[in-house]
Amino acid sequence: MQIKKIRLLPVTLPLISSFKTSEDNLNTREVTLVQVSTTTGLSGLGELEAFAHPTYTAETQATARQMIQQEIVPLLTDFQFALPEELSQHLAVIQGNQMAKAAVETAVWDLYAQSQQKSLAAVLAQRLQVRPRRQIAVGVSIGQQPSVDQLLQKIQLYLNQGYQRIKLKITGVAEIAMVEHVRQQFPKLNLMVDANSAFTLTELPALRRLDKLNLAMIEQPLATDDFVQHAHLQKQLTTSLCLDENIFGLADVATAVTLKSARAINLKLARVGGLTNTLAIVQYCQKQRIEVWCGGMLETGVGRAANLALDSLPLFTFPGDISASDRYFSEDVIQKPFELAQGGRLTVPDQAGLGVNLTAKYLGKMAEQTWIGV
Ligand code: OSB
Ligand code: MG
Repeated sequence: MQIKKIRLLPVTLPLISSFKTSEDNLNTREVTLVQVSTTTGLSGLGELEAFAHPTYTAETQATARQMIQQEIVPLLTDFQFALPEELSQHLAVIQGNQMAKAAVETAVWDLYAQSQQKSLAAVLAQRLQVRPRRQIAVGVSIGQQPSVDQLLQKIQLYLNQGYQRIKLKITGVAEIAMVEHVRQQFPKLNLMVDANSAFTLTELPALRRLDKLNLAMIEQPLATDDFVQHAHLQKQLTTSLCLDENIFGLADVATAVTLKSARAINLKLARVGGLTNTLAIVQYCQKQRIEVWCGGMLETGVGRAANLALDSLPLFTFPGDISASDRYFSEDVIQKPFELAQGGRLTVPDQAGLGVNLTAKYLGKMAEQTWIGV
């Protein structure tokens, strides 16, 4: 096949409740929906997951859209390929810019799975020679709350809905007492924290307090580009560390494993440049017996469908950061928003490709965008 044209639809969705981390405070989620069309007449969807500002990773919506238009599109001229993996390899000549590459690559996985008349979940499972699961238990990542009471209420609400694991965002030492309080109130909860790089090693005493709370893991306590200090920290704590912001590809995971910087990886297909790289990381983690689980980036239904396909691989046993659509948005871009089923489970789409369709409103908006010819 050959990619013939691409169009980009920037979308801003209001968040039901603001999402505050040590890096950002989001009231809306801006993404870009990417539609890729091939010479065979197939078309696929991807989602550009960069944030509006370079607080979580260096890419932004604006830089990544420009990267697609000015660097990725020209690379696709006359590029013939049969498998999405070949496209991934082809795009690897572009340094970094993982989310821009992932958006286009995901759309190609979508249309490739459609061409096989299989769900994306089935295609990914086939790559690893396993069977995809149809329903998967998921968790919630809760942004920083104005008070401990509001936090406790939120946790109770999500537990009542059935969510299987809670992640608390912490923005520094001040919130450790709050985590202690939560643990007291919910002694058996599958609980973890994500510091989004808010700590330094000088705050070891505070991190030792977290270590006493029987947390499933501590995500990204230290600086985004640091593996050595994470290794020092991991040596001094019983709780597993998990890396998120450090990981842009397989080499970073290998660095973390070799230096013993962490015992778990939060895997986000957008952050590592797409599903091909994701599968390589999954296989590596399996071989190294390091925990790998599916993270999230407040995706709309399109990105969420890709995450669910990935998370359907049986190796993902830890409940991911993939909540139901109504935990984020009152109006999603897809026709059938993802709903939580019994036991805090989401159902993996089983239609061909990503298995989601844009609503009439977003189909209309997409149709108004001009195609960029390849
Ligand atoms: O650090 O995992 C993170 C959202 C945006 C940016 C970074 C992170 C997150 C989350 C949200 O934790 C997870 C979700 O999508 O529900
Ligand atoms: Mg994180």
